[in-house]
Amino acid sequence: MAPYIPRVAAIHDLSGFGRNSLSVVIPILSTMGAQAVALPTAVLSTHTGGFEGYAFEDLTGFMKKAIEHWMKLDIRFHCVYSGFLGSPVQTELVEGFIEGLRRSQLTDPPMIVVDPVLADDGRLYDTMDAAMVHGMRRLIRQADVITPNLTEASLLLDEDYRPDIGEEALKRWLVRLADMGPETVVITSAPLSRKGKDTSVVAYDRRSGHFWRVPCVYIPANYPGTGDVFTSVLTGSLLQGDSLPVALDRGVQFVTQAIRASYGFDYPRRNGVLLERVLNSLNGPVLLGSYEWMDEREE
Ligand code: PXL
Repeated sequence: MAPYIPRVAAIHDLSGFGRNSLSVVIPILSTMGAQAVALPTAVLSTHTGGFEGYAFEDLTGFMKKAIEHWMKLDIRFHCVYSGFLGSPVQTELVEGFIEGLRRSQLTDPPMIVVDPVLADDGRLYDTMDAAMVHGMRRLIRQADVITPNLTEASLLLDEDYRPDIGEEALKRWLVRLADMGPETVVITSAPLSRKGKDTSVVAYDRRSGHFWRVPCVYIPANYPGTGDVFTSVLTGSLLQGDSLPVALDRGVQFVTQAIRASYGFDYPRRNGVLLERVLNSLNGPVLLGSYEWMDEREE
């Protein structure tokens, strides 16, 4: 009997220094019992958030050859999880890969998670432009789950960035993003209107019609890579068979714990959260208590 280990095609860059993309995706998925099969989209000396003069090599040509090789070997995947892509051509390559897997895995299609990495705090990342936004809009049509932050959600919808967006408008954004293709839409870094600077993760599941929210305690520091940490835990949790609100809850709790473990130390925030200190907690008992529903329900 073959062992049941969920296999994930992890399509992200490898930024050497700084804790983000493949440097966090692989350890988190492995710790949560999934096999991360890496498809690097680019290699960088550091991530682009706060470092000058980083080295960047685009791996579009390599990706093409690696995908062809995997298809020839008929490697099966339970999940495709994509994040930072290095060029618009790569969004098409990932679309083609997903279509190929859907054809070859007709009876057991993979879960497609797309984190449309483009921007944060109202600003595009260094290497991103309008063509990448356009490419991501196409790619999310293929996804089951997407996890934009609020800035990325506004770009995908071609709306102005609204850091003070209210709950009703946020729900409309979630539904409009789901109308673009994905069944599950998760928006991170959304404001939590009832409390000053606290934020929240909000989600919508088109099949059930339910909206969910997990409040996040505000900690006055911004660590790059926490979006990748969140979506990796969410993906690992869904692959373990958790429900959407439980997966959201686990993602938020883990990121909060990682930030709390880091915040008391005095080091440059751009180095990222101290993942090494908290990774093992992903194997501990799941203690829930933060998720809420954002809709009126009678059951
Ligand atoms: O965490 C998103 C991300 C991924 N990859 C690279 C980045 C960033 C955000 O800055 O620079 C290279």
